[in-house]
Amino acid sequence: MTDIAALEAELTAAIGAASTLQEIEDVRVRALGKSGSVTALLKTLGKLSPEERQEKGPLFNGLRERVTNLLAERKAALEEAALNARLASERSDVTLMPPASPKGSIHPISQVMDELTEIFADLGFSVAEGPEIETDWHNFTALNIPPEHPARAMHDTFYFPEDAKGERLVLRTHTSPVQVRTMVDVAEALKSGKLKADGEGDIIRIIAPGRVYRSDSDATHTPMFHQVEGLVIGKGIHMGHLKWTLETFVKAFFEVDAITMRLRPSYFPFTEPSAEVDVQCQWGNGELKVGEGSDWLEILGCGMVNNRVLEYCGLDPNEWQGFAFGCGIDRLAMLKYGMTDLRAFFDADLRWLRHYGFSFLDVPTLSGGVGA
Ligand code: 2NM
Repeated sequence: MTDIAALEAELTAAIGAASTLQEIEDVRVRALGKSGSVTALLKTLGKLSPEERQEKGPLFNGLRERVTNLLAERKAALEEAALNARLASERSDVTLMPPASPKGSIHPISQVMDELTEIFADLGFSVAEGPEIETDWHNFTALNIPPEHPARAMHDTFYFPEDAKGERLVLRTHTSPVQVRTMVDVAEALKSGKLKADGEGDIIRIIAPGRVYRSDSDATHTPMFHQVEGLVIGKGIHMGHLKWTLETFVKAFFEVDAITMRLRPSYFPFTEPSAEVDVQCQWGNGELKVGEGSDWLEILGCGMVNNRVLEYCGLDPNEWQGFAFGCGIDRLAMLKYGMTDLRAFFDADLRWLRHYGFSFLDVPTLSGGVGA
């Protein structure tokens, strides 16, 4: 009996005196470990007579329970004291600058595409898309460039191998096949009665921005580049509509109120008449100023959609007329933002992207859109 009381007194004192977690652990091992003093007492129970066990069992187990509780209490107290000491001595400095998180930027081509989309959206154009792998018919034939036509030489085309029927797919050389697909769809909808065209409004008013491919590579040509083309089809559409649309676009894009534009006669198989569009400009120490000066800058090709193209797509040229235009997005980006080498667009050079890239908050950069 005295044994147990003495042991409990000794262990209680040791637990009370422990001032570190390690000391608590030492006491625990000494008392409750494999060869601990309390463990040793409990082991003796097996050898006792049933009467003795009835008497000693609760005493020994009670001792183990109290020692276990004391250890846990002391341990919790020491841990709390340690935490309080840390909280008292350590401070977080909320005025410290956090490490800068790396930020991506909008590629200039994406930026310019967003700007173009915004400008033409203000004029009622929607964005049309189509496949980059095209049929020969959509990319050439329907655009009045039939097989063996010399105009095919205007495009250095990437051809796929011929299929069993002798037909070959192409990487689209312009986004015009998107307009072809749109005209075919609209012609079918008119025929089936799904689309009614009784009013004066246009039946098509789209832009088609996207990647195009030509087998050409030097300082001013990359085998993949970007184009935006536009198409308006309606009743009584004429070159006046075309000229106003392009003038409005150029003013908004270059953010100038007054520009002088020049339509120079040209040739495209898919338009008749066709024209190239120049804007008045001035180059001064590497910087381009649009709307003043004595130079001309060629920025667009355009024309009235060739009757043969309308017919290929199923539209009656006696009923429907339209204009179309096209230009290179990469070139527009270089002109507007002062880049000199086209190839830098595709180098994925992070320093270049940080310098020329745009914050997503800048999209779009246009001050007020069209007609603001
Ligand atoms: C250009 C220049 C002139 C054009 C024509 C068509 C279509 F499909 F309506 F016939 N789409 N794009 C066109 C006309 C493109 O790019 C320099």
